[in-house]
Amino acid sequence: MIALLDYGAGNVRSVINALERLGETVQIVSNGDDILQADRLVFPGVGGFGSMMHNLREKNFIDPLTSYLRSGRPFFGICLGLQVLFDGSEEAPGVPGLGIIPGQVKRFTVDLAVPHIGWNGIKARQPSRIFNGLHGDEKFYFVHSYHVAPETDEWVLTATDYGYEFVSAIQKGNIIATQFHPEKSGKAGLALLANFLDTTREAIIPAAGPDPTRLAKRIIACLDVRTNNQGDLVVTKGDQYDVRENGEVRNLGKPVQLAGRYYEEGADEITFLNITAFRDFPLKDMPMLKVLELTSKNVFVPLTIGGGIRDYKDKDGRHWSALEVAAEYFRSGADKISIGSDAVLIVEDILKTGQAAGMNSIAQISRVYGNQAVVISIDPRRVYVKTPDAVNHHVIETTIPGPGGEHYCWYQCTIKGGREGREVDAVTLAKVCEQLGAGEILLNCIDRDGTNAGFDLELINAVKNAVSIPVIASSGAGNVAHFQEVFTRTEADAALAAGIFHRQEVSIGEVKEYLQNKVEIRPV
Ligand code: 1PR
Repeated sequence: MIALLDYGAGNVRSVINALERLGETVQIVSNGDDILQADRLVFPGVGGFGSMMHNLREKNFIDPLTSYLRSGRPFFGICLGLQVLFDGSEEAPGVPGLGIIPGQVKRFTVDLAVPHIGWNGIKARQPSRIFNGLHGDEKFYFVHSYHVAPETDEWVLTATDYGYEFVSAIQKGNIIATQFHPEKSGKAGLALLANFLDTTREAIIPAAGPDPTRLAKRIIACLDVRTNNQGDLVVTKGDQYDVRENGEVRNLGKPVQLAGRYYEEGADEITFLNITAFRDFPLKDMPMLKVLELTSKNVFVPLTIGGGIRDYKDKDGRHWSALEVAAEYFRSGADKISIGSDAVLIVEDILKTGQAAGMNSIAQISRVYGNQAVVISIDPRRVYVKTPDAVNHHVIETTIPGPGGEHYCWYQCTIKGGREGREVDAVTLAKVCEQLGAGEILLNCIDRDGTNAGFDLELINAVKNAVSIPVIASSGAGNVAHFQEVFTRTEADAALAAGIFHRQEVSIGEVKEYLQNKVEIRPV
């Protein structure tokens, strides 16, 4: 039995799944006594520093947690579960932390995308049992905008580089805490957690890994999911968003099985898009929640779910906020949600009125679950124009001339799965969404989707240059060289593909093998 501290602010499902996979029975603590009586305690902090401390105080957890930490019993903190041990954080000035380790939590001051999202390495600074079986060159999944800065090096367990070196794990007696997420770090992460659970394992220093460590470019498998004519939930794939062939929805496999296969092949993340959610109320769409639940039991890399995240009125007149819809997905095992159509409508409104109307879904969800949990999925298509000032949109000069020989185009955002074009361009959309609190952009391209013609590099460069949050390049991957191209000719942080993986033309392992020594990747 292992105790898990959950103050009810977010997704702890993946940590529970990882611990259960390692044979543990997890008890979620519901009061201070549960903390005081625990033999081993795991704390996956979620949300922001200020709201975490507020929640811990409200639940009267601060004193029992501090006594537990002083008792010398095993403790594993993850992400904010590391930051809580410090004196305070720049994220919430004036709010004290637990003060177990002297020092502050600071925001990244780097000329790189923040949050720091993705797979990065660790450099061991002292022996620990958690290193057993590691080779030293493994990468772990990070997602954070703040990092700890201890006053002394005494308890630094690992360091990682992102613009500069920061402390990525600490160890003080039986207290171990990591900034990265072992529960989302594939087999290496599970091995590290298993080492923590077995307190009899010897403390070792792993072989030295790369120095400096490098953030990997991510390879993401995307599963577009919908119900077919027979009523089964299937993975499908469109050609420029048209998923039907001879009147039938293309059926490329079962969502849970395919996701499991991509995890085994080395996918760095998996994205599910419920592509018909704009028609129906998604919380009635229980199969999708079930797909997430089942997938997250066996897949230990980040899971994103998109489709239908917006406000609803159900048939009984009950209002559901986008936040409530997202909460259901997080509870079922999602780590991030992706917003498509609703983001376009929100930005349109802001551009029209000059101000954000009330609390929109992007701001709401990112405030509760953190910016990193909100991805904006953009579905743009090219619109050619004769001159750069022909329209009031972000126009680019293109090397791919239009049907009338035009050398300029803009990227029109669409909603409802590409069915409806709107008067917003992709660059503006990305910029406004970043300001509203989005943590990442999933940049599709209808012109390239399913064509195998390669990514639209001009689109990716235009958007990437306009925002500082990570951008996932999507649509058009047709061979392994396209991945090298997108990572060397743009600053994309990740590349997503669907068709070539589903049709087994190329495996994720083959993509990674090809990229080895050309582009920084997480080895399979
Ligand atoms: O608008 O918030 O309900 O979200 C709906 C989501 O569903 C959006 O993210 C939208 O991109 C997606 N979607 C809607 N209709 C379709 C469709 O195909 N008919 N799929 C659709 C979008 C595009 C990519 C695809 C890449 C890579 N799929 O995600 O996976 O283009 O494909 P490729 O490698 O085969 O070229 P909302």
